[in-house]
Amino acid sequence: MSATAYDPNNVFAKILRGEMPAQKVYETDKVLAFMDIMPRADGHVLVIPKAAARNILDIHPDDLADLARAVQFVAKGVKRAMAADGLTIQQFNESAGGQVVFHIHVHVLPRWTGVPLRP
Ligand code: DGP
Repeated sequence: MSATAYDPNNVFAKILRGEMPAQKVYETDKVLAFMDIMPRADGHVLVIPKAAARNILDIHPDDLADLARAVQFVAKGVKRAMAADGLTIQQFNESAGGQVVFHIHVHVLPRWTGVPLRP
C-alpha cells in the first residue's frame, strides 16, 4: 500500500460500517454527519462522505460536490441549533496539513463573538 492509499480500517470507515459508535446528526445515502469526540466548540460536527476517500487529493469530484452540499446543510442547522453568531469550517489534508483521521472529513464549528476555539 502506498503512503497515501485509503485505509479501510480508519475510525470513520468503522463508524460508517457500524463497527464503532457515533452520535449521528444527519445521514443520507451519500454522507454522514456526527459529533466530534474531541469538540473544539460545543456543537462541533464532522461531515464525511460515505465514499472511500482519504482527503481532498483523492476524492472524486462528484463525491466532493455531495460533501459540499451536506456541509452547507449541516452548517445552517448547527448555526441555528447552537444559536451561533458564525461558523468556522475546517478540512485538513495529510499529516503535514494537520490530518489525523484519514477518511476525508469537514469540521463544522459554531462560533460566538469573542469565544475562542478550544485547543
Ligand atoms: P483531523 O483529522 O485533524 O481533522 O482530526 C480528526 C478529528 O476527528 C478530531 O477532531 C477528533 C475526531 N475523532 C477522532 N476519532 C474519533 C472517533 O472515534 N469518533 C468521533 N466522533 N470523532 C473522532
